[in-house]
Amino acid sequence: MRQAGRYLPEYNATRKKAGSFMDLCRSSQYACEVTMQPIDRFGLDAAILFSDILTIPDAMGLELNFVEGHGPKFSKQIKDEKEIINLPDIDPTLELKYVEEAVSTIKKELNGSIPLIGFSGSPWTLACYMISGGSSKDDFLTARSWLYKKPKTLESLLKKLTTIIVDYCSMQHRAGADIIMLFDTWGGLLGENQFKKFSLKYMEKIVKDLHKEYPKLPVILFTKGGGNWVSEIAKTGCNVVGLDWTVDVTSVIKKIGKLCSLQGNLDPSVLLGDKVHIEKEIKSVIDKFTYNNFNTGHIFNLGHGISQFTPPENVECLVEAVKKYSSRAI
Ligand code: 1CP
Repeated sequence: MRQAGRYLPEYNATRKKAGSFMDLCRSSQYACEVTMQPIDRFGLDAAILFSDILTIPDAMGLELNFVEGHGPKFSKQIKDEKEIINLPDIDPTLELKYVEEAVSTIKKELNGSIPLIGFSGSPWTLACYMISGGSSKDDFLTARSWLYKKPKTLESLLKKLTTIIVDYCSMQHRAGADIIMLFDTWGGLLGENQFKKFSLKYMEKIVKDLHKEYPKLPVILFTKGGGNWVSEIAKTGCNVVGLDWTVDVTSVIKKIGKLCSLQGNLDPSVLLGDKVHIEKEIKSVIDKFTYNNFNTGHIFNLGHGISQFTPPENVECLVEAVKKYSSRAI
C-alpha cells in the first residue's frame, strides 16, 4: 500500500535524483533503491516492487505523465471501439522489460531474506484510467457511463487488458516475484451485477490462467469497497482476499471460512493519529482476525495506500505494535 512513497524523505530524495516519476519506475537501480527504503528503515516482512499500475496503458501508447499536484494524466484517452482495436497487443517482456529488470534487481538485493510482491491493476481499474484519461474527480463517470452506453466496447478493452495482465504478472513471477497482487481499486464503484460482469469475471480469468501455469503462485485480490462481495472474490480461486477498513471482519470470516487467507483492514488515517491510538487500533484489527480460533492466516496491511502526510515514526510504531500483538495471536 505504497510502503515506499512520499511520506519517506529518502524516497523524495531518490525521486528528485531520478527526475520524473516514470523515470524512477524505468530505472531498475532507482526502483530497487526505493523498494528497499521501507525494508531497511522498518524491517518489514515483505517487499513490494516499486512501480505503478499505469505502466500497462503507458506501454500501450497512452503516454503517462505525473503532473505535480494533479496525479497521473495520459496524453491520449480511449474514446471509442476503433481506438481499442488500434491499441497494440503488447508483449510485456519487450515493452515492459524495465519492470522485469526492476524485479530481478530487487530479488538479487533481497537475497532471499523476505518475499517480493509483484502486482498489476485489475482490468476494470486500468480501463477506468484509460477511458477517463487519468485520475478522476467524478468517480470515473465517463468509464462508468460505458457500462450502459457501450458495454460491448468496454468488454473488448477489458478482454485485451486481461491477456496483457496475465503475461505481465507471469513475467514478474519468472523474474522473481513470489506473490502477485491485483489492485482493483475502483471495483467498489460498481453495482453488484456490474462488478461481477465487468470486474470479477476478468480477475477470475487472471487467477485461473496464472494458476494453470504456476499452481503454487499465491495471488492476492484487493477490491477497494468490495466488502459485500468477499465470498464471490474468494471463490475465484485466489489465495488471499485484501480488505479495506470498512468491512466487518467477523462477518467476512463467517462467510469465507478457510477458503482464503485475508489481508489488510487497517484504516491508513490511523497513522495520522497519536501513538496510543495507533497501538490500540492495531490491537483491535489483530484481535478481530483471531475470532473463533480463525487460523487461515491474516497478512497485516493497511486497507489502502498510506497518506503522504504520515510521520515515518508512526509506521515504526505500527511495526512494533504488529510484532507485539501478532506474536501473542500465534
Ligand atoms: O509523485 C510520486 O512520487 C507519486 C506517488 C506514487 C507512488 C509512490 C504513485 C503515483 N505511485 C506510487 C507507487 C505505487 N503505486 C506502488 C508501489 C509499491 C508500494 O510501495 O506499494 C503501487 C503498488 C501502486 C499502485 C497504484 N497506482 C494503484 C493501486 C493501489 C491503490 O493505491 O489503490 C493506483 C490506483 C495507482 C495510480 C496512481 N499512481 C500514483 C498515484 C498518486 C495514483 C492514484 C491516482 C488517483 O487516482 O488519484
